[in-house]
Amino acid sequence: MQDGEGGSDTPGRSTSVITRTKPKTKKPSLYRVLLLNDDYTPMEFVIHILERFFQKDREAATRVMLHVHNHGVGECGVFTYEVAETKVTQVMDFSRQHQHPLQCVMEKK
Ligand code: TYC
Repeated sequence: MQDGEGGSDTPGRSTSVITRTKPKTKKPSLYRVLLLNDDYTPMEFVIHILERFFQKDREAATRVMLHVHNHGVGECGVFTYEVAETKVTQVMDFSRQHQHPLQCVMEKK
């Protein structure tokens, strides 16, 4: 038997198995979560947001807040799509509850 299929009593079409050469896993796309500056949200509130939702210590939170204050926009973290979306929603909801106009957005890396 040359084609590796069947016995001497199985003539006809040959089949073959395609083996996977690439691993099946794909890296998920990553998204930056950004804070935008405004003239009204208190600096202390922004620091609290960064500590509460982005696990920053006080020093890192202050650094990010000042970067946003001075440059208009700054990165809070990089996450997969659903995590980034959740962070944006949490920040926007929390800011609205406290009547601050803080804006939080996500963008694909
Ligand atoms: N610019 C604000 C102020 O002077 C502080 C601020 C920082 C607001 C970062 C938003 O994402 C922000 N009170």
